[in-house]
Amino acid sequence: MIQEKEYAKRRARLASLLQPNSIALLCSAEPKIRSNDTEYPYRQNSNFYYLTGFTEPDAALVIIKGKKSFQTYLFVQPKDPQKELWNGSVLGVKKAKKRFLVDAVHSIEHLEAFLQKESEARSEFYYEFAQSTKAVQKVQQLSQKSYTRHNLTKPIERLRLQKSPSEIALIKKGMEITKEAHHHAMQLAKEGMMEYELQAEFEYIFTKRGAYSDAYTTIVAGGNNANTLHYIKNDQKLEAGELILIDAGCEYSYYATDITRTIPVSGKFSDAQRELYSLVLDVEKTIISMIKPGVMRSDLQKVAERMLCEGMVRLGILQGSVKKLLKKKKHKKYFPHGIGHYMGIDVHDSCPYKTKKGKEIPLKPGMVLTIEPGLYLPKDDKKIPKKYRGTGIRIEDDILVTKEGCENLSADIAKEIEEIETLYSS
Ligand SMILES: [Mn+2]
Repeated sequence: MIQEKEYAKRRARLASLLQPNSIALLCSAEPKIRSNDTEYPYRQNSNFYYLTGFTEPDAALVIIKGKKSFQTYLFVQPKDPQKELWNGSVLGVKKAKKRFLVDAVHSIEHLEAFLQKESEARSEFYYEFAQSTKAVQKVQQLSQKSYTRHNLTKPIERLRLQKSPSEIALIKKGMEITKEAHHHAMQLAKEGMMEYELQAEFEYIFTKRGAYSDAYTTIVAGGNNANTLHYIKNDQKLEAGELILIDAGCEYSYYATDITRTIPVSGKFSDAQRELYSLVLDVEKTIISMIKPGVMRSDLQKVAERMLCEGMVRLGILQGSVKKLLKKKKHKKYFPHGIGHYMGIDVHDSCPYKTKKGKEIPLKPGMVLTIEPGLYLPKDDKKIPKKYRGTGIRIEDDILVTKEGCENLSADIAKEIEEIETLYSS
């Protein structure tokens, strides 16, 4: 649970980043049509959620900043029994006044007039350039005249970079659920099962435990399917002797988890699978051990690429000198992606990797990032020794950077070969 005080503190921090004499407008997400008149389940705009914790549509946050002081205003849907009969009850202005630590709460119907009036004495306008709500369009019309426009997304994303203890606590709660689902999957007999059946087991546990399965679409990729990086069809049969790559994490109270495990269909790794798996696991553990404040993500990338390249030469997947192979980026064919990404309210948390001046931002306490090396060896690649072809492996954990070093938030999810094989037989 995140306290109202913490949201108020975030708004104050944002206000401190704004130019004097400015208005900032942040709108809730608009509902999205799936088809004809049916909508996708509603999900709040991540930045709006970060600053308010409010999950209703048709809402807006406005910050007015003078020379130094600032006021915050929240606009919400008014109570309307007729509308609420169809769409469920809304908080309404009166209750919102009690709940939110803002200077005033108004009905959303008054937003445009409010912006019109408040803009008269201001010179700087902040809003999310990616939003196109009616209120934003209104601001765009105004700002064509004599306002300087700023993208509000940027300063909020900078705030979201380092997570607070209460945010970490939510990620940890989600991780408990994600762990249960991965361990459950390891205990199931899977030969002959369809990939979507295994996917359903994950979604069942996520939903049963009060989380959502749509932080991202679960990947259940048997055998060669694991070599398609964003494989989400999940419609093939799991065959004995194959590995299954499962990339699945729930979203709990708006916070994502993002975990990949690669497990054998029949409960035992073959010798060839063991060789590949041990290589990826060794890289993953080495990279995690390097994480502490001040380290650059690009250095983690370099070490992972070098270690995977060395391993591939050792196993006969690549031939030649490691130095030359790295220089020619030959290893990229089998490890084409990044070592990891930020995670938070979004699974790929859209926080900056570089400063405004384009310099890489080093790791800092409170950042959460995934570490996910992989090896992808397609079945039709004749250059790969036959025993390795058609195998895709990724191991992914979620890491919190701490003052002293790091904490692996998913350390309890089995990844050692013996642990996985033991879970199968339990
Ligand atoms: Mn990931």
